[in-house]
Amino acid sequence: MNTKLSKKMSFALRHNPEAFSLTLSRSGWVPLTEFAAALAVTPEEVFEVVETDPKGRFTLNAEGLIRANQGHTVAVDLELAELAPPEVLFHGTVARFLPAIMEEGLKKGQRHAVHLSAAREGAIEVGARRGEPTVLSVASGRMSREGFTFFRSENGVWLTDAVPPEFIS
Ligand code: HQG
Repeated sequence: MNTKLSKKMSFALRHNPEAFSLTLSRSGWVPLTEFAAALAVTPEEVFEVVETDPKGRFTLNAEGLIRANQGHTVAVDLELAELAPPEVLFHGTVARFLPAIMEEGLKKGQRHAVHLSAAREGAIEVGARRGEPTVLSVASGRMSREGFTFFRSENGVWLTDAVPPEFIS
């Protein structure tokens, strides 16, 4: 997999399309041909990343449009359907954030949502990007029953607006 290109694609599709003179549709799509040209690569090179990216970060649809599946900081409406979560979801982080997290809960920060993993291993990988990983369990089933909404991205990342501390252990 061309990791360098995958990162550039994420940057363009999630955070800064203007840097490449791209305009995303309101649900985050851009034509593949236009996208490849803007990144100065071939559509085949982009297609290869879409197919081989280990986290399935991108979708190319039947109309030849590409978008990032999650992780945006730019305003997009992914039009995901609300979904009942499993009883427990996991969040990978690092120890230095724990005092704040246990005080104010998980916050989405710059992104559109708090990212949660269905598998503990996935959360370990997310936390490990920042140092020695710490995995938190989120009582997502209880949250859902209490009216919190959950979504799941095309590539299986669970998304919710915020997780108050009482649901975290
Ligand atoms: C932490 C990657 C202090 C949170 C990953 C995290 C994921 C708090 C950081 C995706 C806090 C935010 C998202 C609070 C949360 N006080 N710290 N109240 N609430 N935090 O990158 O979940 O490779 O925005 O624990 O694999 O780490 O880009 O979120 O450490 O799926 O495709 O604040 O990004 O995917 O960091 O990662 P991020 P994340 P990609």
